[in-house]
Amino acid sequence: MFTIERLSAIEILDSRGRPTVKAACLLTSGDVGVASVPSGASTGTAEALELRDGDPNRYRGLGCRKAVAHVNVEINRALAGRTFASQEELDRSLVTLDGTPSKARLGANAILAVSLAFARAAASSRRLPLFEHLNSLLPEPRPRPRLPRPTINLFSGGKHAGGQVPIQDVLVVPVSARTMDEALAMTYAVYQAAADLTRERYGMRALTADEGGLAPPFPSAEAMLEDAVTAIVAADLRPGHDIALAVDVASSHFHRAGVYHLGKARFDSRGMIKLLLAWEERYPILSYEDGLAEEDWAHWPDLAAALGDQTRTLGDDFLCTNPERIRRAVAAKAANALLLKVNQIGTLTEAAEAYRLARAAGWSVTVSARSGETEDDWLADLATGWAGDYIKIGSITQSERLAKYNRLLEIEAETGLDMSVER
Ligand code: 2PG
Ligand code: MG
Repeated sequence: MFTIERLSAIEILDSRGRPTVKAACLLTSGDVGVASVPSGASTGTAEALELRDGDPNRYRGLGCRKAVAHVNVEINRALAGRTFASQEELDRSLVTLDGTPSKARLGANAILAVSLAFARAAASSRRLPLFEHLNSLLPEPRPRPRLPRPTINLFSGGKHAGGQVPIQDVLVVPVSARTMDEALAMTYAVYQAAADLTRERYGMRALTADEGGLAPPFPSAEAMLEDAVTAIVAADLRPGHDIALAVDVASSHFHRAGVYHLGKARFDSRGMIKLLLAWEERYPILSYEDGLAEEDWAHWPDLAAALGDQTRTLGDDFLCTNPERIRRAVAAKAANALLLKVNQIGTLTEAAEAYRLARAAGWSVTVSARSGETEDDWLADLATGWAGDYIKIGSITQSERLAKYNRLLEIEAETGLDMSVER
């Protein structure tokens, strides 16, 4: 039983310098939980609504004072003094209090900050590491906590890099690594080789995009993939054997009126599937995220069938961590992997339901950060406690990313947990 004494929040800045919400939950036991929420840029249209102030004279309308006030006043008034037996009870109260399907009234940023802060306070009162407490929020049968295999942003394009190339991320996946420690050391070698390549091939410093990925002016998406393979080889690692690639195509963001605009080329959905298959033949790609646009429901099943069981057909904007969309995708055999972003849905309990549905369908799960992040590291505990197959944090630069990698290293050092072997 957890009795809330006080809920409060402040506005802080995220890794892009944009406001976001940091909440604190004080329990009558004296335990405190504090948590900050991230924010996306290449967002899915079905995401829960982040409440922004809309005042053009302050942070170009992106202020979060309204969301912060909702925590300090309305949510605190409604929940302080109440006792909750579980996270689920707390989250249900938040959803009911908001009363809208997309959390538009109080704001998903306000609601998630409270949901996470409560989880931290509860973990503290149970004297459990956060990952173990988060594990206990999952319905039976629960997975054993396990370190997720990192998928690490090497090259960026799309909305995170000013659109110099349409596809959003090429990530490296250290498939032969047995530990987190080994995975990150291998990734460092590839990242440095890619930074050298950027200097030599594009004549520029290793300038980075929103998530720390390198972002030279690739002449094409193929060049981006080719350069990634070159960097792996230059780091003395074997493409596909030691390091595979994951691609966030993020195709909703270059899809207009039924047409995919990939640079100067134009594709319909079938053409897009053919292109992804051709890349898969040429490059060691194990996962395609948002290979088709979020509303291209008619063709996602064809994409999943064409890629088969060996490749992850991963839904981000497509699924939005939304149980309804996941149910529909499972029924249509439209994907075989979930990208899980808690702030797309707004509470831990609803994210746990998304997770349960994906697992029940035999899907793989990647727990993901957002492009706008904070120095908070709860994501590492979530991915471990929920035994995510993969975690997607961004690159191995920038402290908002490293807070999570470093927490994974800490969990590994303290517990010796195994890393996921899904590949
Ligand atoms: C994505 C994420 C993280 P954003 O598309 O997968 O890379 O981006 O947070 O901007 O939605
Ligand atoms: Mg994505």
